[in-house]
Amino acid sequence: MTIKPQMPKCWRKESKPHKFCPGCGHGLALKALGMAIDELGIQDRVVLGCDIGCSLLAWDFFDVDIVQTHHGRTTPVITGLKRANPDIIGIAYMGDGGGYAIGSQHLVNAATRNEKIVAILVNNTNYGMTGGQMAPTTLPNQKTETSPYGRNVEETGYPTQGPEMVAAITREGAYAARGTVANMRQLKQMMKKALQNQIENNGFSFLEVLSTCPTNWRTNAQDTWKYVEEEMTRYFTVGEIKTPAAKEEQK
Ligand SMILES: Cc1ncc(C[n+]2csc(CCOP(=O)(O)OP(=O)(O)O)c2C)c(N)n1
Ligand code: SF4
Repeated sequence: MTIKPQMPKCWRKESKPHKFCPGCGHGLALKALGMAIDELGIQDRVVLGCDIGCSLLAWDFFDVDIVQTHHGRTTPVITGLKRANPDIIGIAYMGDGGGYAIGSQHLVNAATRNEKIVAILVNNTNYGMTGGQMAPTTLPNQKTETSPYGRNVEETGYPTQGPEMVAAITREGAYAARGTVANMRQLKQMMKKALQNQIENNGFSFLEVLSTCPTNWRTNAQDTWKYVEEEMTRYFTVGEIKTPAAKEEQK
């Protein structure tokens, strides 16, 4: 008996197999997103924004409306589309370089304003597309193209704690969580909760996804999973950090 891997219904079949490197976590993050969109029945309402970086390979992934933005500008583009048409479900999909470096001001401001969009940020601890430079999420002592002796935290600081920051600066009604491609069931649930939060018009939803980049990490399959499950989780706690259940009357 042949077991056929199941694709989410909202995926565009013609664009598969996808173009990410073998072992890349982007495909898993987008699978969890696809399953969440299917289960919520919102395919016709979704507008997906893709950043520059390997995340741009999501541009032909789904049978939904998609917009490709400049590097770091996906959050304000989706914010604008959502404000112009509140009926859409706006999703901004980006890497850690796009979200925490060049686009960090947009993340901070969208979170502060509690924009009714979902931002999904894939954390693979480096700038994947451009060849593996140091990112805000690079781990202490991690070697990258631009930190060949390992990240020196005295000079460059510690890895950005994105969902924790978003939780601290958002009002009630926001959702902030960190999932991992190593736990797809939990990741899909987090995607659903983030999207549901927008459906209910509660507030900003932010989901960081711990992900893999074996090409730039130069790791085999076993070491890739070890890195995401053991090394990354030493600095990045997986779980929900803020949920809309905490929503109260605006003060
Ligand atoms: C304004 C601008 N600056 C720099 C670049 C070059 N650039 C393209 S992709 C990228 C980094 C992408 O890294 P990340 O956002 O972490 O995404 P990943 O590729 O790891 O998914 C950079 C710096 C660009 N395209 N535009
Ligand atoms: S370079 Fe890294 S992030 Fe980009 S597709 Fe390859 S494995 Fe994925």
